[in-house]
Amino acid sequence: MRIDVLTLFPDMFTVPMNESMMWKARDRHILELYTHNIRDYALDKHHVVDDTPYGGGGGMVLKPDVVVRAIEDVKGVSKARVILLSPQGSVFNHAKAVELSQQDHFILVCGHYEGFDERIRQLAIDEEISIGDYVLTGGELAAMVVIDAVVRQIPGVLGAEGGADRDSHADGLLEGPHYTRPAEFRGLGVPEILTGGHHEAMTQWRREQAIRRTWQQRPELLRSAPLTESERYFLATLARESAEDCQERMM
Ligand code: 4GX
Repeated sequence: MRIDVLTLFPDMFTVPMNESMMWKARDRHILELYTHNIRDYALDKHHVVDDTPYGGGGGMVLKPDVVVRAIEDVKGVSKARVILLSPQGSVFNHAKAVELSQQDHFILVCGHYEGFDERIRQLAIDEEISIGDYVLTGGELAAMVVIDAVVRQIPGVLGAEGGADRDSHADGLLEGPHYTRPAEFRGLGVPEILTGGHHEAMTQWRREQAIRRTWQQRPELLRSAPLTESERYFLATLARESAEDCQERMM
């Protein structure tokens, strides 16, 4: 996979994109990642990339001539999708990460300042993604979030044991609890089922814990999670317990 990033701050990418999984993906030639400085496409003496907004109101706006030139140069004759990171985009999630992991090339555009001349969107952007409903200083951290989530979905990036198919969200559920040694820590033990060696019972327990945690933290996810009939039954038990808890607290 090839990813090109257009940014005013390419240095922001150097450490995060060269550690851990990202390093592994690049080292194994699974990922080719290139950053391009938008400022290099400003043709005037002072390399100006932004200007004041028409109509006033303060703040600065990225210039369309500079940004469109940068995008067109990086895109060349390729068919790569051009994706803008911004709070106006559709909210990024696991499904989007899987979808992008199947592309062989895409381009991420990181804005800074208050925004972007609208004509950049009209002329050069295919798609707009937000990583959540809050405001960042620039699109760089959002781009790195997207790259990380996408690249770990590519087969061969994670080892077989920690495959992305075992992640939270891969099966529509949150992950249940994990434990390692010591068997007792500050008075807290490990659930017996995990030390008993009964493999099938343990697998069922783990599924149930995932369902329980999803019910507690993100119940709306359960609407589309693929559950077996007996898992639906387990969920109904949880719902009944919650209703009873609720009633008790009202007494
Ligand atoms: N998820 N921001 C982008 C500047 C900007 C504004 C408009 C282009 C168009 C964000 C987010 C985010 C702040 C990045 C504003 N660039 N990006 N930036 N949430 O908040 O992705």
